[in-house]
Amino acid sequence: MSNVSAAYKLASERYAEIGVDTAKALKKLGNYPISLQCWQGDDVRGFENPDGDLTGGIQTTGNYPGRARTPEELRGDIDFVLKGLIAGKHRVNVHACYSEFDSGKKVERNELQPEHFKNWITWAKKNGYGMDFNPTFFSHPMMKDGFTVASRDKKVRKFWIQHEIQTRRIAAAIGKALGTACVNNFWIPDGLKDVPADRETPRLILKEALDECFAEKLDPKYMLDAVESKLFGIGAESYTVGSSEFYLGYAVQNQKLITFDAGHFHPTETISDKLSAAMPFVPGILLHVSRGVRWDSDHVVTITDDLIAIAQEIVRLGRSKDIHIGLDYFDASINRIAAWVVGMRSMQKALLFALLEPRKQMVDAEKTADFTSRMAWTEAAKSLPWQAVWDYYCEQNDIPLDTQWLAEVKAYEKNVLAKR
Ligand code: RNT
Ligand code: ZN
Repeated sequence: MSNVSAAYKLASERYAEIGVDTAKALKKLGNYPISLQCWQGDDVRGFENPDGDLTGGIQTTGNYPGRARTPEELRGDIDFVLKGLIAGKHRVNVHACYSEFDSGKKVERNELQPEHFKNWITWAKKNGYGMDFNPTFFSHPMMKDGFTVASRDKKVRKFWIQHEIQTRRIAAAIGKALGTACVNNFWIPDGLKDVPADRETPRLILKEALDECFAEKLDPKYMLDAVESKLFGIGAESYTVGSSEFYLGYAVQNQKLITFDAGHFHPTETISDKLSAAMPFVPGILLHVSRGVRWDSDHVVTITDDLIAIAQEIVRLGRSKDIHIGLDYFDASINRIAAWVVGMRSMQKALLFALLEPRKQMVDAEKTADFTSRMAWTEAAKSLPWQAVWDYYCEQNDIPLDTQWLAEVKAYEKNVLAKR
């Protein structure tokens, strides 16, 4: 018996003593697909204009060598991660700026069609990945004075509304082809650097524009609309049209998914508390799991108290069909593949931690107002041997342990990335 199996055996006995079934928890972990953000692999550049600037209030910093320069390289990097270093079946999250054109002739964003993503779809189908999608409202000259869909300029607005309409159709085509609903996430950077004189008009414009964007009825079996708020971005420090209240209101009224990005709220505000609060009013939630650090909302996801709390709420709500987990961060200062691996594995570890907690004891204590016991059990959970269960999950799925994957990434860096 390997050390890992031996440790697992002891750990599972230990958990059984307090009524937690580790085998069940491991089985359940497989029910949580995570949507891997393709944009970590090339610093959110896409293939329309890969040398262009990243604009729209988001930024990658760093110039670690080896970023993917072509769709083939990017898909190859994702395969390397999803096939060899991560256990379970997952999804890939693609932005509209990752379109590909056969003839090499560029098609504008307001004219994009499913065929411009056929390579992504064929590849995802072949590898058994689900796919999610996003209109791209940044890094484009039609963004005028910091505005897209919420622009007062009708021409600008029309262009972006049509872009959203096309992406919804693309998402539906993706969902149909892959047999799993594709979440199409609407995020616009529209906002102002300094204090607005009129906060209301752009919001009324956006509300009406969204109604136009979503007018076409598409089958939720194939595609789901989600709307994402933000507190501020670089260059939009004072005002963001699509704020939290704005989109929560819109999502409830129009029965859209609400997107909670962990980096898009006030620094001491956490998204974990928002899941159970929003769920009774919306058909579903899309999570952009991220890690905010000061002004940046997009650091690599690591195991923090926040992440554990998010995972606990996902598991406790038990609505795995309606809660969609996606990662959203981009770091160009470290090996980009390692950034994916750390984020994916941290998310899975947090979910496993949540699946293994002595839930009954915690809830029973709370029900009887025995807050002393609730605290004792909550703390006990943190030092129960969940890491042994995690190692066993890796071994069972034939993927490297935490102490081993880095060597594989370094070898890939030497053999593949360094040649780019
Ligand atoms: C930006 C939003 C948005 C993007 C991606 C690339 O602050 O979080 O979700 O990060 O769509
Ligand atoms: Zn996001």
